[in-house]
Amino acid sequence: MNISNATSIAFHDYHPKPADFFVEVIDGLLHRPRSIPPKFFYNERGSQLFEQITGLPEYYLTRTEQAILEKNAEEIARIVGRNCLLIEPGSGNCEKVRLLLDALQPQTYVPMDISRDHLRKAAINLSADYPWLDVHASCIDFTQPLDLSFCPPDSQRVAFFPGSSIGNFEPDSATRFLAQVADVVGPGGGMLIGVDLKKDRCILDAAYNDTTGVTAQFNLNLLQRINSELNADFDLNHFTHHAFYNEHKGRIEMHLISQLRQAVHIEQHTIEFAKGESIHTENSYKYTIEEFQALAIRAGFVPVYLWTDADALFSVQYFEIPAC
Ligand code: AVI
Repeated sequence: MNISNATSIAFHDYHPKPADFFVEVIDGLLHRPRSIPPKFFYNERGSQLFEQITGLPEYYLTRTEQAILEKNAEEIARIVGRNCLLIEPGSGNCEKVRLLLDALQPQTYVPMDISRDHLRKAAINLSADYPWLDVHASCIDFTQPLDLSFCPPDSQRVAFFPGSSIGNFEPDSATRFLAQVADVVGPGGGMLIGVDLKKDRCILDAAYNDTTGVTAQFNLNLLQRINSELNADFDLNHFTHHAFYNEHKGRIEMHLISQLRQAVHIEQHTIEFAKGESIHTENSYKYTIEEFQALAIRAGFVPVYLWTDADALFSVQYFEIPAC
């Protein structure tokens, strides 16, 4: 454990194993249907592009969730309870939690992220703005079992998982992940989670096909990243962004479509693409409130309360594990 100078921050490094970019990319591209895991979107350029996406007029998710949290912070605090130990898996820049801290007054905040430097910076900035808050930054892969042995055993544990990041999990993995969260928060613990809702497909299609083409750049940046980090020769002019709502599966699918018959080289591998062939890069599941509650119940949670916006675009849902 590495404790920084400021008394209110501790840094716990679990040395998460970095993903093997080469192995996972080759594996995904050699299997049909071809795919690349969406976790690889987020290099420096990809994170900047995602930040831009969150401000796009068509991408209603971020601003709607933010408005729900802002408007209901006091009620959320009343229902969740003050003085909790607040855990945020995949905390990124720790921005969203700021909307809750004044109302919720948690005793301890545990941001968790795989990106060590990013986590350290975000935790230091947060701690500077909230000197009363005890911050335990944990560098960990949040899809691995979470270890909170450094935390006081008797405080109520609440997980915060905003942004509809749960939508990027396949439903079975989402259930497994929430079951892990349930284990970590334990009996009497809670989970406050942002979940994007099913809606008119025009709104969904537009959110992932913005007119300025930022989402297309975000998608194509994957190929640019493979070129620069894995010495590949994707021609970005020969692939196009394709995103659509798959009604049957209840998800937005993002693909990169080969515009012609072509061969791409990655180290010693040659990958032949037919004209029109796709690389599947992301799924973003949308749920009805009932569907998501059923998923959380399968993971061991009980629905307690939820908040939505006036147009029912997005939801913030609170669940608990019954106390023994
Ligand atoms: C991070 N995640 C919740 C975003 C989403 O909406 O599924 C990622 C994204 N992909 C394209 N635009 C945004």
